Amino acid sequence: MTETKTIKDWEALAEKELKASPESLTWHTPEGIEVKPLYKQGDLEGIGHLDSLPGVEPFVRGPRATMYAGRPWTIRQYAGFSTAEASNAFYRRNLAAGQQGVSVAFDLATHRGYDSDHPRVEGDVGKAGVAIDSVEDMKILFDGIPLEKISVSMTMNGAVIPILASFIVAGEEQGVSREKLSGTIQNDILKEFMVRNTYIYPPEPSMRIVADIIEYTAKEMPKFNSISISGYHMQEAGATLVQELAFTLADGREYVRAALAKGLNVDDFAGRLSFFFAIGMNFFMEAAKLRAARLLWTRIMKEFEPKKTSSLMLRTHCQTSGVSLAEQDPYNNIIRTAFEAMSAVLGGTQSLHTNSFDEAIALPTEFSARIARNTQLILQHETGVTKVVDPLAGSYYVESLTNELAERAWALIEEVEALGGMTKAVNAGLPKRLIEEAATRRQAAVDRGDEVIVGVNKYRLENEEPLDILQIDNAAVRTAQIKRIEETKRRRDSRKLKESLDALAEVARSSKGNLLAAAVEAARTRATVGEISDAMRQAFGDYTAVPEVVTDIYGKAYEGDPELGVLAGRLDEATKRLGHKPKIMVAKLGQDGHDRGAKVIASAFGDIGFDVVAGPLFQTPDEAAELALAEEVTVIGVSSLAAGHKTLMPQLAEALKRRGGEDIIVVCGGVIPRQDYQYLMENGVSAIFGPGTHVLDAARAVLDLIEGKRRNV
Ligand code: MLC
Ligand code: 5AD
Repeated sequence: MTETKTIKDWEALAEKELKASPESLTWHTPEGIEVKPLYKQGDLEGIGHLDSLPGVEPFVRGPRATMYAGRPWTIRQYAGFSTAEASNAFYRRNLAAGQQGVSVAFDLATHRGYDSDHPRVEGDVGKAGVAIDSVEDMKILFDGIPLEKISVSMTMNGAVIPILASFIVAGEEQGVSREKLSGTIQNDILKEFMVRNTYIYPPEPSMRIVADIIEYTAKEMPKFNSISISGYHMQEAGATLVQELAFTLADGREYVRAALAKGLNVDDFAGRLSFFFAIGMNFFMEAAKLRAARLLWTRIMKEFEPKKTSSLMLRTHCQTSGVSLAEQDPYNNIIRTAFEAMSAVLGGTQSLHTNSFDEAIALPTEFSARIARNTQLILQHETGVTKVVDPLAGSYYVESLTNELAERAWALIEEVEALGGMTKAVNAGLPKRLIEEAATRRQAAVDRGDEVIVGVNKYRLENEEPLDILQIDNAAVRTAQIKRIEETKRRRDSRKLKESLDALAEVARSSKGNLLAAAVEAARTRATVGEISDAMRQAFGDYTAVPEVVTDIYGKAYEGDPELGVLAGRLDEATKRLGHKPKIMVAKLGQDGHDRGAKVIASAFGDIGFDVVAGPLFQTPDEAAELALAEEVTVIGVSSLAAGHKTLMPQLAEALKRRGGEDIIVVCGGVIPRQDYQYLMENGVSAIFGPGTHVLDAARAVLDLIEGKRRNV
């Protein structure tokens, strides 16, 4: 007869093996969750959702009854680069090779409502995505892609009105009327103010835009998802999973309220709200996060008393985590992405993008995109994971995590509610601050080696082979785009154009009518993305964020550490020699709004003892030079994540020289391919810090430059 062992017996066994208490094995996650080494039946006590079924509220086990057994998730790879022609050819090849849905990445000029000929966007055209200036480009983008069959996701938030309008007109001219168009528009502005930064207008009119799109699609486009409420970018910016979960769902609640305030019936739009989450490396926790998200969304939606079941159901896209990938030993990224994809699938995603292994260096090539896509094809066809619905259900660990994540996220959602909802919380800066603190804490954990990243802070290669990467000639793309803008402008009827733009401006000013409906008319007359954006700018104005930097997070993690002491000593010396503290301006140039790196550096350098100026987003090189001289900085550190560096860094050096500021040391960090290092060094840059740089190493290098020990690092 086997003897039943109790937990006490296990503890005794564990203690014997460990020669320490098993409690010492408890893992404290960044979410504040204590992950125990062992979960058991008793941990399931009191969890309410355990006997629920898929396709039935609260949908913990999935929005569909049969899930992937009935239909697998959509393989939807996000892509876009250079011109509409090049991106169209890329989509077509990928669809032929097994991709199932299209997902458009626009360049940052388009995101921010500027045409390619605008002087502020010289470094950005065609770089981080495809340049779209009007319906003419949109038609080329979808040429030969049957829009009545293939669903199209468009990641657009700032310039969402002109882009969706141009898409609708392109569909029409392809012979597909708007009620037949299927797909998703991101249209999630709140997270732009928090983390992604491709906003144009202030929060209030921006929320009106979101609601107008929900209204228009509810009435005119029954197959189109009106919004993709996104936590992805929060995690990319450093948020914990609890923060990602809570702020995303709180955003969703805010959008529902905005739509209801327009007089819509909840059941007329709620079924077309969709979500978007990041899937990072914490394998079981990420799967649990999706399960918890569905649970909480049902709870939130119940408040609005919908009649339709579909109004309670959270459907989501997922993307594997970009920030979890490394420049060093990049083939490791294939492995990371595969695990993350598996986690998304075990969590029950409806649609998935898997990142390419060259993520930390450049946009995907044909080759790296193939491997990324095949990761999903192999999951769907070879692993058997699609055969069973929600295979993690009943796992002591995963169910406990699902429950704990839900409880913690709910507490944070309540905190947001207490502030009056998400728009108010965003205005008060709460989510942004919490996320930036988490990001800085994480950087310190990686720098200290508490968190291991293979090939970066452990098992680093002696020699790294440079990868073959996709290079984009933005000057050539810009020239081609400008030519097409000119042709388009030549051919249009200027009277009709003016009438439609005036009508749109009036809808914006008067708060009467629907912005998207008016913009569709303007797009038909071939008004450009920039012109439609400007018509609304007249009424709404531009939004400018004031950069704020969190303090005492990085320094605290290093408290009492001798490394920090040595650096502080060197800073004192430099201060004596210069007659003031070394002052660094952390700058962002062009339309690149990815500011996690810049914020972490500004925060950590401040804690180390530098005087820090956080430059505003979206500066031109001239504006940055001007500010640097006015602030009398010693160093400018430019953070570049959107590939504008080859255009913008030499322009910055020139702008400094013209103003007599050539003594200011210029360094640069971010997503910069090795292939570009020499070019930058020859054009005024003294040091380049790639992804994975230890912040204290960067600080040492900057001090070397200030002390004149080295000219280049
Ligand atoms: C699904 N269906 C089923 C089924 N499963 N029918 C029967 N049995 C089953 N088991 C049906 C659905 O009801 C639906 O039809 C159709 O099949 C498609 O399924 P879906 O689950 O709705 O998938 P999909 O169309 O792919 O939509 C997924 C989505 C959507 C709802 C999450 O919003 C989406 O595609 N989002 C993608 C967002 C995206 O790619 N974003 C990129 C961001 S990149 P019907 O008729 O009910 O619709 C980014 C980075 C950056 O942001 O910063 O730049
Ligand atoms: N093509 C493909 N993937 C892209 N990403 C961003 N822009 C593109 C693009 N043009 C992916 C990267 C990034 C995330 C936000 O989306 O993985 O980290």
